[in-house]
Amino acid sequence: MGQPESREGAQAELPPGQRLQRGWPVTHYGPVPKFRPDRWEFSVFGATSGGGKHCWDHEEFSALPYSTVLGDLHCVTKFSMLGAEWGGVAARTLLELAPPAPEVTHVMVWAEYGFSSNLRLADFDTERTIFATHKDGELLTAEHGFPVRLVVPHLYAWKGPKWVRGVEYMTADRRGFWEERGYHNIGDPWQEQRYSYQEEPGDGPEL
Ligand SMILES: Nc1nc2c(c(=O)[nH]1)N[C@H]1C(S)=C(S)[C@@H](COP(=O)(O)O)O[C@H]1N2
Ligand SMILES: [Mo]
Repeated sequence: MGQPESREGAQAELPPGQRLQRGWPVTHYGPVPKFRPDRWEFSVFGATSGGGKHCWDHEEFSALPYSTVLGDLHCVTKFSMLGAEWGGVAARTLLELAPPAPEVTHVMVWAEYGFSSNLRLADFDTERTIFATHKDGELLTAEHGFPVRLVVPHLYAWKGPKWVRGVEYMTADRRGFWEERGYHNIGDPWQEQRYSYQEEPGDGPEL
C-alpha cells in the first residue's frame, strides 16, 4: 500500500478516477434483509486460535468496546464519500477477543444471504477497519447495513459487506462474492485495482 497506515482511508482526497458524491447513495446487490434480533448472531469461526467458534447475540455484540474512526467510502462505480465518522467494534478489538491461529493469512467476511468478501489479514488488521453500527453518531439505517457493516476505508467499498454476520479465519485465500464475479481480489483504489483482469500473479487465487 502506498501511504503510511495512519493516513490511509481518511485522506479527504479522491483516488484516481473517483468523483465526489454529495449525500450518501445506497448501493448493493439484492434485497435489504429484515433484522430479527432473536435470530441474529455474530460469529467468528474457521482457524481461530484454539479452534473454537466465538458467538455474540445482538445484546452481547452491542456491549462490545466501542470505537470511532474516520473513513472514506470509494465505490468501484466511481463515486466516493469522504470524511465519515464510523462507530462500532474495531476489527482489532475482534481480533483480540477472538484471536486467529498463527497460520491465518486471510479472512472472509460473511453477510446475510451469503454475500461475502475476502481480505488479506493485513488489510483487515488495520486501525481503521471497523464493524460499524453508527455513522456520524447515528445508528445505521437498514439500507446502509443495520445492524452491522464492515468499513475498510483503504479499499473499494465492496470489500465492506453490509449486514455482516460473521468472520471466517482462513489459512489460504478464497474469493468472495464480487471477487468471483470480475472484481479485483485486493481492490486498492489508490492503485485503481478495479477488475480481476488487472490482477498480477500473486494478487489472488486462480479464477
Ligand atoms: N451485503 C452487501 N454488502 C455490500 C454490498 C452488497 O451488494 N451486499 N455492496 C457493496 C458496495 S459495491 C458498496 S459501494 C457499498 C455501498 O454502501 P452504501 O450503500 O452504504 O453506500 O456497500 C458494499 N456492501
Ligand atoms: Mo460499490
